[in-house]
Amino acid sequence: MGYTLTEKLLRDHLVEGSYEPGSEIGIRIDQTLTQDATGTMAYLQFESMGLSEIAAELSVSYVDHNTIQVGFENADDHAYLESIAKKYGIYFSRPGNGICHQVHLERFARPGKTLLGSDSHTPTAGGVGSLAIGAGGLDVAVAMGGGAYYLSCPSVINVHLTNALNPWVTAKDVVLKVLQVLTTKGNVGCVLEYSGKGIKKLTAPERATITNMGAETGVTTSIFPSDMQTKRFLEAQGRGYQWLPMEPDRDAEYDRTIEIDMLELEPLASIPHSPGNIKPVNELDMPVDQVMIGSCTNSSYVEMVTVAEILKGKKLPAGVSLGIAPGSRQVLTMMAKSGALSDLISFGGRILESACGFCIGNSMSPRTDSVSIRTSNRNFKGRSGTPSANVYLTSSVVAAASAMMGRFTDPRRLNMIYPTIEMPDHFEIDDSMIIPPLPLEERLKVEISRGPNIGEPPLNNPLPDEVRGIVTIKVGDYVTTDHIMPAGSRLKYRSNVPKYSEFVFEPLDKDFSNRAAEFKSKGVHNLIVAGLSYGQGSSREHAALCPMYLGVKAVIAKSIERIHAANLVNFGIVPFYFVREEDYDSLENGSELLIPHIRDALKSGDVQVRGLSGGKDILLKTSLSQRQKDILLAGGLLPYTVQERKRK
Ligand code: MIC
Ligand code: SF4
Repeated sequence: MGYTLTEKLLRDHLVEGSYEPGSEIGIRIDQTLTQDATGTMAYLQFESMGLSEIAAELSVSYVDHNTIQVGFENADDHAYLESIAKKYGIYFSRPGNGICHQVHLERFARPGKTLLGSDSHTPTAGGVGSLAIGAGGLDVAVAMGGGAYYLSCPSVINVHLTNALNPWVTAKDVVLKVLQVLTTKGNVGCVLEYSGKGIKKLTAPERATITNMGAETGVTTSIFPSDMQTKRFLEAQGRGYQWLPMEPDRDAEYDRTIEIDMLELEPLASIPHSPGNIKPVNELDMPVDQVMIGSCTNSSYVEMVTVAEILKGKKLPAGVSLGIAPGSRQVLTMMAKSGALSDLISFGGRILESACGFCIGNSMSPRTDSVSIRTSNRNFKGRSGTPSANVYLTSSVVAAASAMMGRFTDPRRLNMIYPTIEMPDHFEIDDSMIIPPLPLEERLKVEISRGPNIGEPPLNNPLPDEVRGIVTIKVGDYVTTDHIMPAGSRLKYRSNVPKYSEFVFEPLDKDFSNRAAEFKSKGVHNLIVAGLSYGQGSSREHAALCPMYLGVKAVIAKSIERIHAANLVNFGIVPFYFVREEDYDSLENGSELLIPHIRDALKSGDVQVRGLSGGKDILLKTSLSQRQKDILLAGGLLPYTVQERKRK
């Protein structure tokens, strides 16, 4: 039996374990990326592990998330990140240069390489055949230092695309279709591998839209083969020499195949409040208050110029606001030179920085009870900064048509010829906003800049012998990391864990943090009880780190999403699962639980432990590798890594 592309790349990079789906494997990481909101903590952890050199082939530190907030905090973080990059030989993409995933695709992503990024949309680089995985910052810090990245060896799903897209139907609709089929849960431990004649017509930026938003299904990553489209893109970026052909073997066998006939697709939308709630656009008919075009999903040059062509010569209707955030400085410069920018300004578009901005809810929050159409990838309740807003996710052409008409509009009804814009043969290349690594002798002289916003990463104690605790919060299904650790206006506290911890679970329960801190001060352990698919969405390790700081010792859930489960282990919080789902119903806020001999249970491999709640037994299980058990016993990955380094 031949190999899938995923298997080929994983086998090429395997350093521990053997290729058996479901088992834990360790792989070598060639490239790493961080962004500022997760990066500051990742580099603080890198420093506290005592690592002195970057061992990955290439590491890039981007500043794109926290760029506009009031106060000194963002600027302190940027200065710290710039100095760390200089000290350790890391490329530094300055604020204003663009969103990490778009810039990485343009300037660094390479077929055949593994990429680990401290952001869940790192799979964007899968659009050019890179095996690109999102992870918590601590895992990325370890990989930067040359350590392996551990993951569950995936099963591979083939998404077979046939025919070609009709006018007004785009790559975004392909991935929304995939989300309709797979939904946002139950796909942990899978990789989506794209194939079929249909992919030949998709350019690398279109493929990147698809691999980007694949993250919303919960898969480990998504990947396209490296072919003539990949070559064309890399050549247009002046990197043709980095191209190599890569495809699965002809007789590769997949665990499952999803067939999508692109000719049958129509414009789709994710309706409130989950990317997996899909509806055809022509079934949506309502006035629109706000339209936001951009984010790492839909902000490439062709997307932006197509929007400008649609809106050229027209005016923004009253009552609607249009924001446009080009994905990178390259895109913005080319829009300026081509005249697309002035068409958008003349239409009434508000031109925003090339950064995450509105997508992460740190600006442009819509009005109360509004309808906001966005081209980004997540519409979790409240993520826009306005809890009562209804956010719909669509392609850029649906967004443009709706901005023009002031209501939800299927662009096929516009009576307009589809403006076909070709990907350019040469992109504008100017890397002057990326500071390359310094020569070694200059690095030694660099002083790290530590403003008052730069704290120490808190350390956990080894796992206690017994957990005697209280259910400090019980939550339902599909709780996202945006619910656990809100971003938006709170984002600027990312480097200050005691302060950021005041906002844990803020959207669900404003008092959680006070209660947890009080229990902790009395020596009572805090426990979180959750339903299905706990920890969806972002890779933010603060959703584990801050609960750990507040004394949370275990999460007991029906199921937990991949990156979040790994982050819990990394910070010494035990992820437990209910053996009998009905036990979830018997637990309440305030239920008392005793989990005895937890260390022995983990050590002996007999990981079934009992909790006692009001005299009733609760049966729990874990799903951990030996390495993860050792990490938990040590109190998390940071103490474990320091311990391992001393041992060697
Ligand atoms: C997101 O889109 O939710 C983020 C903000 O990019 C996060 C990272 C973070 O929380 O800093 C992600 O996707 O991992
Ligand atoms: Fe930034 Fe939004 Fe992309 Fe996250 S999803 S990296 S916040 S643009």
